[in-house]
Amino acid sequence: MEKNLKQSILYLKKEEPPKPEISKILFTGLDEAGKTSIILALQREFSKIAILSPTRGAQKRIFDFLGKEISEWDLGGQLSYRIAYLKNPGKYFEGTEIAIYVIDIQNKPRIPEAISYFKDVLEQFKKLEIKPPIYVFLHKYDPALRRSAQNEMESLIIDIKDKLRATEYKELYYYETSIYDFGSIITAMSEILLSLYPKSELIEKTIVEFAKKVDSEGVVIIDDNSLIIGSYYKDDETKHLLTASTPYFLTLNDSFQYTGVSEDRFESRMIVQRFGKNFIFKQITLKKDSDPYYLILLKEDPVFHKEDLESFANLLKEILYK
Ligand SMILES: Nc1nc2c(ncn2[C@@H]2O[C@H](COP(=O)(O)OP(=O)(O)OP(=O)(O)O)[C@@H](O)[C@H]2O)c(=O)[nH]1
Ligand SMILES: [Mg+2]
Repeated sequence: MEKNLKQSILYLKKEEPPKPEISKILFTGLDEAGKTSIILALQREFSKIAILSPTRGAQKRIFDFLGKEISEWDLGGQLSYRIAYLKNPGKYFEGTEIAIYVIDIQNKPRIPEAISYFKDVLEQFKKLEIKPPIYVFLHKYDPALRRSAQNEMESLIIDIKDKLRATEYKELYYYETSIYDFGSIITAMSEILLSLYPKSELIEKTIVEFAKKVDSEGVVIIDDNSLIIGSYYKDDETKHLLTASTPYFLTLNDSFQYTGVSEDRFESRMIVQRFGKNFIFKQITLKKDSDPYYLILLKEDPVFHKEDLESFANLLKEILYK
């Protein structure tokens, strides 16, 4: 009896799954740059953005991306906090795997300060002997601004890039973002997070094959945090149509929760005509009790075989959970 127990404990120990490794993503930049707004937009908490107050200190959240745990740190950017972070780099910057540095490009007078704090952050990474990729978000590049002041903004951006390049930090990347262009945020965050994920190529391949099989112009698969886990677009226009439509479908789905009680994960779908095209939206539950994924498909004629979707979902399940 005792021996049996011992054996089963040993067995249990052996079977214990390895602790999933957590990846730390750091959002930093000056106060009012828009860090918390970006994070809330991804959670589709749009109503909270309107009444946002400054973040006090470091706000942490853990979420799951493709089965990997992501620890997201939102470092409130008010001066007193910034001073505290720089005094204690081990507590705030240690272990950063990816850094997102947000700059408000509408606030021209504060750009020198934003660049100076960027250098302070680099300094901390250097002290800690880490070299995480830094994604600079040239943020608040709103669609209206793009229309009215494109030339001025473009030269401002060139100037910022020049100054950051002068730091000679190797892994520096840029995204132009705005919470009024939701697609710009999900595209940036999805690309950044997918870089952490070794299976992303396989997912992409599976999606391309599915798109071709059902004769679709474009397919996106999104997770519950509005992040694109894979996509296929026939061309740039299709890409724009699909990414721009994503918030519309997710918000619609949030308010209806229309498949929440459905037994059949392949039956219910929503077909919507937008911009003269047929969009098919579907919630896909790959595993019981885990967060759903969403499929948005652009297709001239809005029908496809249930079996095609079924085998596609099974392939995704294989990739994601095996
Ligand atoms: N025009 C415009 N305003 C934005 C955008 N993103 C955020 N904002 C506004 O910018 C202000 C500051 O946003 P926050 O998200 O609180 O900024 P933060 O970087 O988290 O600030 P701290 O928490 O103090 O570090 C808010 O009034 C937002 O509504 C954007 O893309 N365009
Ligand atoms: Mg904040």
